[in-house]
Amino acid sequence: MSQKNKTLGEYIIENQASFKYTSGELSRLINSIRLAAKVVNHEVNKAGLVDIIGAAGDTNIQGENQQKLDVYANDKFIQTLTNRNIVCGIASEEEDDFISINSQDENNQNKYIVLIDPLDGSSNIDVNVSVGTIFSIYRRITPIGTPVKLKDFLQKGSEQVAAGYIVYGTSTMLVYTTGHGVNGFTLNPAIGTFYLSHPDMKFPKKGYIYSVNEGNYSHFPQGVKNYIKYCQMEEGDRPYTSRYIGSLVSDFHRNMIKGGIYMYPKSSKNANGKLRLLYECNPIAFLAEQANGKASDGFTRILDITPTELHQRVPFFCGNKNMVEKAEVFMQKNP
Ligand code: AHM
Ligand code: MG
Repeated sequence: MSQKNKTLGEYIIENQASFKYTSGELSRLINSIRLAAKVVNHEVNKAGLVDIIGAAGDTNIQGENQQKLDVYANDKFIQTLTNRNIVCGIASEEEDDFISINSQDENNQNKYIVLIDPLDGSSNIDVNVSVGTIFSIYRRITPIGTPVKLKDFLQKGSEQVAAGYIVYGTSTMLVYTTGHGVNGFTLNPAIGTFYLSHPDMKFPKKGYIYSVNEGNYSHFPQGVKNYIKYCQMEEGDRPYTSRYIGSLVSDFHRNMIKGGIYMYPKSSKNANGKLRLLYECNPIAFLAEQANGKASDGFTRILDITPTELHQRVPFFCGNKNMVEKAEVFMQKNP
């Protein structure tokens, strides 16, 4: 069968043997994410048609306004993973604390935990701009059949077993890695099936795009200011092109395909930037490395950072290896 006609379901079954621990549990877990993605996709696509957009009135732990679709996506992913009894714990950007799923039951032999940003970039929904879901999967480190603990969730990104995202864009794609490269699947909405459309995704050798919220320029460290000026300088293959959607999944997706760097640096307003290590940076960093790219906080590899809290934020530089390394040189000179 040609690679391109392969469905996500077929791909998961065929590649099960290449997983580090092949009990079929991880395959079932990715299948559950695929199902929840389709449900959320259906709702996101309806956003312009029905009166569902707008703040739900709740605020999440970071004090940000939640919108209805954030709540919906959060519920759907948690429900699907819980109902299918496929994981022992979930942490979500939209929940204050992690959720334990029958993990104290000695009959629950599930060993995986999932961390999820159910709907990233949700402020873009009411203007019909792409949003995404980001997920990250680890094996628990505490014994099976005992309650999951915070330390199961505070593992370094390098311990991830799988990670990926769904981008709800002009077409909906599910892109993921289990540590054997990155593969992208496009949803055929007519029949509700994801097809392998982007096998073995890699950053192009060189990137020419930089993505950063330049509105924060005056608050950035001098190193970032200098790097932005470097990107804009007329010299060699520069100036680079500036592209910023303000939706991490979409900005990363474009940069991985076309070549570029995404930055959310620290600033005088936000000492650690904005993005969350566990729900956003680690999974995207895992994908970036698997696609020959690089992700760093300006000094340290993202996947080597030891998390200290669930909702921790870190500065984020991610994209073509040479571009991230150049940004690091600037950061190190003028932190
Ligand atoms: P969210 O998790 O509250 O949606 O915030 C994360 C989003 C990213 O998708 C995006 O890259 C960034 O926030 C944009 O932030 P800003 O508007 O400050 O540029
Ligand atoms: Mg987010």
